[in-house]
Order: sequence, then structure tokens, then C-alpha cells
Amino acid sequence: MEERTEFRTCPFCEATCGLAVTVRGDAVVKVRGDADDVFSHGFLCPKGVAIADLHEDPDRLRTPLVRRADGELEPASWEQAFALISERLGPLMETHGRDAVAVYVGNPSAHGLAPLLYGRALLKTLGTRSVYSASTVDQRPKEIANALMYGAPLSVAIPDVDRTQHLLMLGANPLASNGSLMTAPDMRGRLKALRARGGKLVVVDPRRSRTAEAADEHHAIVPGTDAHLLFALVHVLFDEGLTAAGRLEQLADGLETVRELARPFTPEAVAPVTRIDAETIRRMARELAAAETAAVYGRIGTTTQEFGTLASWLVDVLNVLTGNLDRPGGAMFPRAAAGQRNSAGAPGRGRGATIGRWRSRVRGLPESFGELPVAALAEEIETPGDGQVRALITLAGNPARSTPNSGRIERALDSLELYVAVDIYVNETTRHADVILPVPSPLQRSHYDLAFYQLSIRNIANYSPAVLPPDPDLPDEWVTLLRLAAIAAGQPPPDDVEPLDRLVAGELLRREIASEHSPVHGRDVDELLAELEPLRGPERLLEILLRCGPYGDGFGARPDGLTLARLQAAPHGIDLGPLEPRLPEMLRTPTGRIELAPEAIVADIARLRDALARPREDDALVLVGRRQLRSNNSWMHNLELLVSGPERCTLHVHPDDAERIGLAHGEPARVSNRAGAVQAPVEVTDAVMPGVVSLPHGWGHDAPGARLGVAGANAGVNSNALADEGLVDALSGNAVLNGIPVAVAPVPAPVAA
Ligand SMILES: Nc1nc2c(c(=O)[nH]1)N[C@H]1C(S)=C(S)[C@@H](COP(=O)(O)OP(=O)(O)OC[C@H]3O[C@@H](n4cnc5c(=O)[nH]c(N)nc54)[C@H](O)[C@@H]3O)O[C@H]1N2
Ligand SMILES: Nc1nc2c(c(=O)[nH]1)N[C@H]1C(S)=C(S)[C@@H](COP(=O)(O)OP(=O)(O)OC[C@H]3O[C@@H](n4cnc5c(=O)[nH]c(N)nc54)[C@H](O)[C@@H]3O)O[C@H]1N2
Ligand code: SF4
Ligand SMILES: [Mo]
Repeated sequence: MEERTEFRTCPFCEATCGLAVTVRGDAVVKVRGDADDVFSHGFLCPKGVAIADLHEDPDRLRTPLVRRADGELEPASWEQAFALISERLGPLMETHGRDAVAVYVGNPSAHGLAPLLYGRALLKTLGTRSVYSASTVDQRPKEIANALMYGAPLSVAIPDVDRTQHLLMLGANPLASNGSLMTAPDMRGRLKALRARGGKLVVVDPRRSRTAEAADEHHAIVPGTDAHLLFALVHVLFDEGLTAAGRLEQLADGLETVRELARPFTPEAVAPVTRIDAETIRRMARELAAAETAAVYGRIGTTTQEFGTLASWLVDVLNVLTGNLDRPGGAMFPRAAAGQRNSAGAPGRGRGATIGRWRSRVRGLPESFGELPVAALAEEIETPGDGQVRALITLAGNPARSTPNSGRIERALDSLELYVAVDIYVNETTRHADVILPVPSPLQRSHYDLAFYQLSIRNIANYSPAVLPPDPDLPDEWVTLLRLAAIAAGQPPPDDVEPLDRLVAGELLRREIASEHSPVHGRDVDELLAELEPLRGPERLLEILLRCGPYGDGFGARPDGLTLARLQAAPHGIDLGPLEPRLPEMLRTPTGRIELAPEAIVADIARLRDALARPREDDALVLVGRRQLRSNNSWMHNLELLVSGPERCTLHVHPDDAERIGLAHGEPARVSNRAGAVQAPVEVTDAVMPGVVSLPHGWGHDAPGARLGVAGANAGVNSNALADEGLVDALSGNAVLNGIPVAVAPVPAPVAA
């Protein structure tokens, strides 16, 4: 049989690398980086290669599973699986109301066309307010800061890595994670280039991470104190007359308020809290101000912590005060080719955002962008009363390993009246399901990074068709989502989803047609639908978004513009150029200005001030995470290629702490707190600062009933057994996953018999 090579964007992380996949018949022969990819130029990581192993993984589900009366999950037909859901979901919603059905949307949903384009149809027909997602164990604080400052959650200012002369990076380790809220394949190469052109990379992290190793400077910081450090940098800029907001001064409100708010946060006041000395803080501020161009960038370490929203806000306050927001070499706003909702509609002004339009029933945590914090999910399932969650649908999520107090989450999952998982594995979460609906492997579906091109350091558009044909009885994820939506609407799941799909496409077109800022304003839906023939599914929707987008052909209005066909003719992608200034056009605040001192943020600062005086015990320990190149959150450990080699789920302990506690390298330690306890082998290393221990998240694969042969044999321990669901960033409700107080003790050797 002939070999052929197909080009496919890797769907696993935010870097969007181009893969060259060589196949013979239906078998993958080889996966390499696509040297001609316009963005990644051949770069890839081991996970990209493992796309073939995932396809072939015998544990990956190919048929629905249904829980039988004897409690076992067994293979079933699609009819049987849907029948069970129909039977139980309708009456449950009827009796207990729509909010009794919760949905949890996991991370891979942001990496697939189907969930991004059809997930909303399901949520809409369910009509529930009990929506949770991985965003509230992730970037929600940043989204809230953006929404308050610029008017929309996804208005993220992305560091212009390729042109900046100074990058101040906090709580991110792109050499392991390959970058986040910063789509940029080959960060190692890009950071090397930054230093080669005389630029400077400064990393702030409690650990000397891979990225810190590759930086000009690394400052170890006490977990959870980034907002203090950042406020002190702001303080110094004002104090020493170093602010230079330039044209941003005319575009922003609240500069003077920020100056006042920064007063108590002197370098001397924050030094003992952050453990970065005052003179270093002053120098950091001066160098940031003096740099020809600079970008401040914060990621997971700054969002999944006690002051996540404040830290996220301060990152951009610094970008504004130094004049670096929205200028080349600074932090800039992408202009994506498709589906960029933060800059839809009228330019320059919008409705802004309101946080906390409703609150979680039990603890009163705030809603944001239609979702509740997942830290509240377990208690919403467990606590009786009106609005109690009784059924759950997970879409590509593993809350039993990814969300706080996963011990409690698992008990809650077991108590549900109905749990439906759309997933590819029987894992720690889905082993609790009543029904699991599988989806095809990434190689069997088309791809376009709708979400991540909105967060990219260059404007890129790249579409990949499916590399391999579908399995005969494994419908695409969008088809399954539409069938679930039908069930939620009280209808039988349709064999032919075209009528529903046409509704979704029509709805999308109607929104465009209604907008006077759309190139198809006032056109006729049916006429446009006819023009889209014979496209179906995600391709039809993507075509609408592309053609109505900023580079699109506008359905004839701009004949040279972008269409799906043009992308199909460019298998290595189309580079739409470097980021360009977008202010004030992309603002969507009601005032049409950058809100530098939004009310909700100002109100949270007392909490940060109080923490300045918080006493610290000398021998207290806090836990932080660490990502590893060959992991992807909790779900790629079933691939031999990614788990081979020495054990990686180890507890990093600083030599001073190890000595004080009596921990030996390689010996097990017990890590415990209110939420739970785990035992992990100790790695004594000065890569973590004293007072901090580190465990990677997403391990702990020895759960009974999970069907993960390889992962089960390389189980590791679940760090989120230790994440206290009671600890959240007050403003966003986002879970605190870094800086968790723990006790660490040696495990006594078993007494010989
Ligand atoms: N302690 C600690 N906890 C963390 C973090 C941390 O840094 N520290 N990070 C947090 C972050 S940033 C995130 S994003 C979350 C992630 O949290 P989750 O999204 O809940 O967890 P994942 O591990 O990504 O699990 C993905 C699930 O999707 C399934 N899956 C994979 N591909 C597909 C697909 O194509 N379709 C479908 N339907 N299912 C699929 C997998 O089998 C798995 O069940 O974890 C968070 N948890
Ligand atoms: N290989 C791999 N790549 C991934 C993922 C994965 O699991 N594995 N997950 C993907 C996902 S969902 C996401 S969201 C991104 C995340 O991307 P990143 O944010 O780059 O993720 P991490 O590598 O966890 O880096 C976070 C760093 O913050 C540090 N840190 C912890 N607490 C604090 C603190 O209080 N302050 C400061 N300044 N630093 C702190 C940690 O030591 C760590 O080095 O990665 C994505 N890419
Ligand atoms: S860096 Fe991310 S996108 Fe690139 S190959 Fe690895 S997992 Fe895939
Ligand atoms: Mo994430």
C-alpha cells in the first residue's frame, strides 16, 4: 500500500504545532513536525508524536458503555445508551428543575471544533445555571480582570514574544507547558532569540523551573504573593516617576486611583511577604521601565492562587503604566480569523461584564460568564434542598483528578442519580458514570484552533481535515452533542442530525445578519445557507465564521478574502502577520475606555493589604504544582511513550526542609492537610525554595474500576486530594491550587515481622 503524508495541527496543547503524519492505509507509520508549517516550522514535543499512540490505545473507547443493574459498565449500542439517558433525564428535569442537571466542561473541549461549536447548543437546550468548567481551576481570574478592564473575558493581552526586549514572566513555565494564553510553538527557540537580540528574560517562580534555568534572572517568590510583588513594582514606577503610559493615558481611566492604591505596597513592605528583597524589586521596576519594549506575563502560578484576579489585573496595569500595552514588543491583542467574540459587534464600546449575576446555592460563590466555580460542585451535589444537583454531564473533563478535594468530588459523583460522560476513557471520573459516550480519535476528525488563534503571538489560520476515516459506529463528537441536545429538549435523538445542524448554522447566520457591523448585514439566511452547500457540521459553521471574520470574503463583499477553501488549499497554514495595535477599537467597556481601577478590583485590595501583616511560621510548608513536558493534565498517562522512564510523580523538597523534617531522597513522604493525604517519593532538590514543596497534578491512576492499563501501572498520586475546596480567590471563586498549606512527614518504615 502507498504511503501518504497528511498535515495536521496538534490538538493537545495551546502551541498549535503542525504535524506531518505519514499513513499507510489506516495505519500511522510516522509522526514528525511539519517543517513547512507557517507557525511551528517543524517544532513538536513528545505529546504530538503520541497522537498515533492515542489513536491505537486499546483502552480508548470505541463503543458506548452503560452501567448495568449489577453495577458493571458494559458495552452497549448507541440506541441503548441514548435510551437510558432519555428515560432518566426528562423526568429528572421535570421533577427537580433544570438547574438539577449540571454540566462540567473540561480542557480538551477548548481544543476541538465540535465542542467549541456545538457545546453551546447542548447548554442552551439544557437551560441550566449549573454550568462548571476547567476555567475555574485555571484562567478565570485573568478573564475577569480582562472583562473588567477591557470589557470581554477573552481580551487577553499576549506578550509579543518575538519582538519584545524584556519579558517579565510570573508563574509560567512554557518550556514544560509550551505556553498558555500565549500561543507560540517553540518557546525555547523564541526565548533564545529574545536573549540573542539583547533582550532580557526574568522569571518569577517558587521553583527554578526549566524556563527559569533558561532565563537571565530567576527570583524565587513565596507562593500566592505575586500581587504583592507586582503592586510594589507599580509603587516604584510612580514613586520614581518612571511611568510612561504615553497614548494609553488618553485611553485609560483610573490612573490616579492606582497610584493611591499602590502607596502601602512599598518594596520594603512586600519584601518579607514575597521574600524578594526591596532593592531587587526596585531594580526590576527600573529595568522594566527602561526597556525599549517590555511585556509582563503571568500564567497558572498567578491565577490559581489566593489573589489570582488581583495578580492578573496588576500584570496589565504594569503593561499600561510602562506604555507597553498594545504596542509591538509589548503585550498585544490578536485579531483572529474566526469566531473572536470579544471583538464582535460595534467597535470601541460594549456592554462590559458583570460578575456574580447569580451565586452558588450553598456557599454563594460568584457566577462568571455563565459558569459557577467548580470548587463548589461537590457541595452542590451533596447538599439537599431546592436546586440540588442530581445529574451531571461531563464533556471531556476529569474533575476527580483536576479539581480541588477530589476525594469529596468522587464521593459526590457516586451519589448522583444520573451521570453521563462524553469521554474517550474509563478513568478516575468516568468510572462513576452511568453512561459513557465515546468520540473519535483526533486523527479521525478535522481541526481548526478556534480558541487558541485568539490568544496567539501571530495571527494564524490553519485548517486540517481528518487524517484517517471514521470508525463505522463511532459518530463525530458534534453529532453526539446534537443528539444529546435533542434529548435535553425532550425529543428522541435523531438519526439524521441535518435538520438540527441546519438550525445551528441558521442561528449563527442570523446573528451575523442582524449585526450592522457584519459584512452580511441584512442578507437572507436561506440564500447564504444555499451558498454554503454542500458543507455540513463544523465545516459549515467554520466557513461562516471565517467568511464573516476580519479577513473573510464576507460572502462576496471582499472577493479576495478568506474562505475554508483557501485554507484547504494551504495545508501548512496561512500566516496573517504579526499582531497589530487594536486600541481603542477592540475595547468593549461601557465607557469605551480601559478601566484601570474597576470597582470590584479596588474592593478586593483590602484583602491584599491585610495579608501584608499576616504572620508567617518559620517551618510552615506550602504545596505548588509543576507541569511536565510528557504530561497533559490528567489524561495522557496511558501512553507508554509518555510515561516511560524514571518515576515523575515525586515530591520536590528543598534540602533544608528535608533535613529539618528528616526526609531522605527516594524515600516516601506523607503529605497531608484538611482535605486529604497522599504518599509520594521524595526528591531532595534546591530547585524549590525553602518552605515550598511541589507535586505535579493529574496523577493517581490506581483507582479501582478505571480502565487505564498503562497509567494504572504508572499511577503516581493525586495532588488534588490535597487542594482544599474551601480555598478560592474571593473575586473569581477560582480554586487555589498553588500555595496550599500542607504538613509533610516521613513515612515510618514498616516494622519487620
Ligand atoms: N493541582 C492542580 N490542579 C490542576 C491544575 C494545576 O496546575 N494544578 N491545572 C488545572 C488546569 S489549567 C486545567 S485546564 C484542568 C483540566 O481539567 P480537566 O479538563 O477536568 O482534566 P483533563 O485532565 O484535561 O481531562 C480531560 C478529560 O477529557 C477526556 N478527553 C480527552 N480527549 C477528549 C476528546 O477529544 N473528547 C472528549 N469528549 N474527551 C476527551 C480525557 O479522557 C479526560 O477525561 O486541571 C486543573 N487542575
Ligand atoms: N506538558 C504539559 N503542557 C501543558 C499542560 C500539561 O499538563 N502538561 N497543561 C496545559 C494547560 S491546561 C495549561 S492551563 C497550561 C499552563 O501553562 P503554565 O502556566 O506555563 O504551567 P506550569 O508549567 O504549571 O507553570 C506554572 C508555574 O508556576 C509556578 N508557581 C506555582 N505557584 C506560584 C506562585 O504563587 N507564584 C508564581 N510566580 N509562580 C508559581 C510553578 O512552580 C510553575 O513553574 O499548560 C498547558 N500545557
Ligand atoms: S507542544 Fe503542544 S501542540 Fe506542539 S506537539 Fe507538543 S502537545 Fe502538540
Ligand atoms: Mo488549563
